[in-house]
Amino acid sequence: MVQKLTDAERTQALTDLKDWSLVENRDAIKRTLTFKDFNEAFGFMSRVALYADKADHHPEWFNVYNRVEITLATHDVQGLSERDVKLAQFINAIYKH
Ligand code: HBI
Repeated sequence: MVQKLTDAERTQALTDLKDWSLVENRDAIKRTLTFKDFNEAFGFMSRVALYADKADHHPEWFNVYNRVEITLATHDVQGLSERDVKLAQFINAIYKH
């Protein structure tokens, strides 16, 4: 059963994740990424999508041309869980810009 992050875990996660920030008035984290063009952005989204589906944990995201805005939260606990941290770590690892 997935558990919501404790306050200490949340603080630590945000410190470790760097480029992610808390969403205002919501227990969620967000990051905006930019790419050379749409092709690169969509290729990145495809990689994240495959990981997310395998992990059964999906992002909330918006894409326009070369920009991808991602918000992560765990719907099952209405807040942040370890699953969000893992997905954010994967996103940071493959986003080399
Ligand atoms: N993705 N972000 C997110 N949060 C969830 O709670 C979630 C999910 N993907 C699939 C999923 N839960 C399934 O376990 C069902 O609960 C829908």
